[in-house]
Amino acid sequence: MINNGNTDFDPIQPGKTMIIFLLVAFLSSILPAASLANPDVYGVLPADTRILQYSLADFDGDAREELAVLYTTADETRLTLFREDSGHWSRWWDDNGAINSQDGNAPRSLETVDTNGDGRAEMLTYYLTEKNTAMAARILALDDQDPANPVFNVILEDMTAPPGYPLLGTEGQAFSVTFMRMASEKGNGYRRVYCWNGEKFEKCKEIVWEKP
Ligand SMILES: [Ca+2]
Ligand SMILES: [Ca+2]
Repeated sequence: MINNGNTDFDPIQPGKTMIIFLLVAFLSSILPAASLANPDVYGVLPADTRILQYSLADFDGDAREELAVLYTTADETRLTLFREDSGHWSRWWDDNGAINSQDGNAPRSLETVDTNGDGRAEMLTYYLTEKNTAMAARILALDDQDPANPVFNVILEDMTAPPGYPLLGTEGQAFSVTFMRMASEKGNGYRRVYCWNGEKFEKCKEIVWEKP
């Protein structure tokens, strides 16, 4: 409202303040995603792309973040990695339709974390499996020895039941990933720990939980 010099200037009422606050909070919550969804990304993905998830992380250890995009197109779920090139996102790697689990399930979600402490992020893709009673997690590490043709190699895969995320942490001095399966009438359960030995994740502890 314009203050025309009179003393009847209308201060913003508390109700209006709350509405403005909620509006700003709402815009703040959606703007980061909107700024990622720029023409560089949509311009190279299929026209019917529906974005499931974005994640920013430094996969090659050059201190600049790359952008991983998990999306659906037609009946497929796909994963594409972009890297920054002269102020634009440029497609760097694509799963080429090979991101599904061995039993053909599409990934439900994506996480990007440095699981082994080497300063380079890995991709973690998650899959519901065993008729949705378990969740498989796959850890993929970038091999960019040929920077023009990067590949992601599976460095660990296991599952947690009921569906849950693996625990990322340390076991002694080693970076570790822990999977758990609850015991049931069908069989024993476990707490299974994989440790990074400098080259690969290998099973370093398994505690069996006897079935009831
Ligand atoms: Ca990088
Ligand atoms: Ca790493």
